[in-house]
Amino acid sequence: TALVVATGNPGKLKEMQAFLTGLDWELLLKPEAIEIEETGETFAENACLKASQVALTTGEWAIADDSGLEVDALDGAPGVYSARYGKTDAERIERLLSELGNELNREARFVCVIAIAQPDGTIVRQAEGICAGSILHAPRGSGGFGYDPIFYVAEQRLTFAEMSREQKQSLSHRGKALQALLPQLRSL
Ligand code: ITT
Repeated sequence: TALVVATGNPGKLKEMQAFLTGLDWELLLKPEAIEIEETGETFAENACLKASQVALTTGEWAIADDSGLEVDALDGAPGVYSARYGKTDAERIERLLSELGNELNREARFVCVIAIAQPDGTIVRQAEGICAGSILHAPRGSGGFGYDPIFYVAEQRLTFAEMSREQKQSLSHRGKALQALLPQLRSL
């Protein structure tokens, strides 16, 4: 059976593909034509919106990810607006660092909700994954994407951008959400 990976974000796509490869799905990429407005106020709403809409438009099963970075000292910002915080990854990182300034409380978490929709658009399963960390004062590492170079995980003493893809996947918000969906992804 075919499964459309409903994301336009190349970084997410790589991580989702790495996880889904080897399962019994023929992975399809999201056709360019589908542009979805993320009108939801929560990660769950937006993940379901994207999965539903892509399933309906393509007539295939679809899997979508809505994710973002919540910073405690910024009252949870950028949160669901993480992608809209700047035009490029560099701009988003710069804005976040300047808004945080010399704030001592640098606690943050990545949140990811992944939703799966069947061809008629009905959501059949969703799962959330969370990864706690803190925001560095300057970027470190060159792997990953998005806010990875400033997101530091104390247990590993590494930023997401300093980890291998396997290492990031094993503890990231996205890895945890995907892992929670594994039984369903195997048996659908
Ligand atoms: P799609 O909606 O097409 O999937 P998007 O980039 O617009 O792509 P989101 O609305 O879910 O997706 O925005 C999530 C943003 O949060 C993303 O653009 C990154 O800036 C950030 N983000 C999410 N997961 C991340 C990760 O693992 N590492 C770094 N940044 C991440």
